[in-house]
Amino acid sequence: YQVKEIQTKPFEGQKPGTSGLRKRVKIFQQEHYTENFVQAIFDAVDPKGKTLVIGGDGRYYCPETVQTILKIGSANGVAKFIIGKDGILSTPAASNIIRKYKADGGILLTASHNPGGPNNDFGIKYNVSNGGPAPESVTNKIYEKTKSISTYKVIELPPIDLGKKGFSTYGPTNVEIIDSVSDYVQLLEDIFDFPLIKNFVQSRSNEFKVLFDGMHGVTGPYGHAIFVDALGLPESSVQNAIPLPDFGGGHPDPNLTYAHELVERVERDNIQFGAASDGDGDRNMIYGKGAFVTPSDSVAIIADWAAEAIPYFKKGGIHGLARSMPTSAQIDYVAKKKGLECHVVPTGWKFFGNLMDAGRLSICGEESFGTGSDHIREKDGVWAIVAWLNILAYANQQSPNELVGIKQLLEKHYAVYGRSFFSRYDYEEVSSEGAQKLVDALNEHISASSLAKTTHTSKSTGQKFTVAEVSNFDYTDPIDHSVSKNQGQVVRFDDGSRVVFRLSGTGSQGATVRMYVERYVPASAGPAELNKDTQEGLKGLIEVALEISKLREFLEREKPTVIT
Ligand code: VG1
Ligand code: CO
Repeated sequence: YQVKEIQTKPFEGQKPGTSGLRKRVKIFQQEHYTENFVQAIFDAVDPKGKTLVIGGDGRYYCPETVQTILKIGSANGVAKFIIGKDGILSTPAASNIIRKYKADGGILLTASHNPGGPNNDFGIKYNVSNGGPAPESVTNKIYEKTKSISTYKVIELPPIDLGKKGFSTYGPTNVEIIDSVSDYVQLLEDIFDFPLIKNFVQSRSNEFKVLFDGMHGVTGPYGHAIFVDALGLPESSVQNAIPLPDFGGGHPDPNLTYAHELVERVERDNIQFGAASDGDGDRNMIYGKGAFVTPSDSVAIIADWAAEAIPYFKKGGIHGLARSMPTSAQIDYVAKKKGLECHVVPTGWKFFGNLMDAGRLSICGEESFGTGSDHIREKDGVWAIVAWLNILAYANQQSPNELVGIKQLLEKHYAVYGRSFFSRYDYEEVSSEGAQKLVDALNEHISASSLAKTTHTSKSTGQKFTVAEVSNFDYTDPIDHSVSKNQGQVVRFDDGSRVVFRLSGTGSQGATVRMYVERYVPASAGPAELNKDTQEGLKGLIEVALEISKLREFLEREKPTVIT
């Protein structure tokens, strides 16, 4: 086979962010742009003789990129590619395939929840042999390679038919096209109590309806296989289940803003259990009639019930919990009561992998609708949804005389642990200078201690908040001792409340500022306080946070783009 060397020049800005390289499709379509990045991956991790998985969320430009990876990968000595049929694998399914077939790594083609199509986003992410996103040591190396690249290698052969399952070859490389869904369904069937869930949803079908929304992302076929085929729910219990390259023009992000179709149908049709997943299938939202579960509460509740209700944890036990720093401390209270260690890591799933590999972490989550466990090394939207169904089925088996729905489970949880009210404000695509000014001003407060001990009163609620400390979050990985600095600025108040400011690392344009707000109310406050609406519970604190950070002035925005 003739290996050709193609001359190229470095492109600026090929630095992987929180979760891979994400840019507009038009950027990736520039001559040599995608090729450069793929070659940089192979320059950073020598693929000679290795087996790699390829899968994407089916968005626009996925099929072309699979062929690009074949050309460059075969020229760089990859021994075998395992590829999802039509180039499709959800992010959690890809993580599972890497682990199950002992591959050396994988390349995931997704920009997650960002809109797709010729005028929207595309992304490329490298995962390592444990099935998780490459750690910073690897992504930094890839970035370094993109800055000095001068040639890339290709073997030019006719494209592989991605629609045909089975074995073939591309030049010197073996290729296996596999079913995108079946291994994943089997994985979940091994983890959860499917007979219990099936019996519950079928015997209570009049009072407990289920609706899954695939948001035209990759999870449609996975959801159909699980909810309709395995659990026997009616076809009407899945919607937007056909993956589309542009996600039907929508924004495949499961939150109250973008999953409004789900929210409306849940309310209109009295659906007790609704859930949605994002473009690449690693996020989830749980939403039942009149009951929204914040992701921070969701992971705490799963952690609370798992050892009792979910076979995988009943058998294997729970070896520690974790959350990302901006996520609320709800899961910490569960860990404390159960005597488990609870880790706090920077934003991004890659930071959980080492702890899982070391056997010190079983269940973890992020406030950004990410929930998962050590069954794979990515967050897992459908896993979280089935976990909730498993827990609800179990809770109802325990109390057969009432219907325990999402709302009852939440209220029960708050009554035991108290409640961390939590909300995130996103200011999307603001000017980079404004965002930098906000960060600089907070850093000045940190170095001069100028906010500590100052007291601020909310004009609308009269609540007083005294600043205890302002700090930068730095993290040292307890396993490999790698250090990640400046992972967000934290303002802590005397009463335990907290506000965090962070710049997003997944945007494809301009800067996005996130403000995370949290206030704890102990169980002793009683149901009236505990079961308040989130925005009401946080009103005073949000006012104070906006005022002391001068966020509105720096960003020149009165209101956030999205509130979750
Ligand atoms: C966001 C979330 C973060 C998540 C990341 C990837 O990152 O805040 O919690 O891990 O997206 O999720 P950032 O840097 O924009 O805040 V996904 O579903 O896009 O893989
Ligand atoms: Co995602």
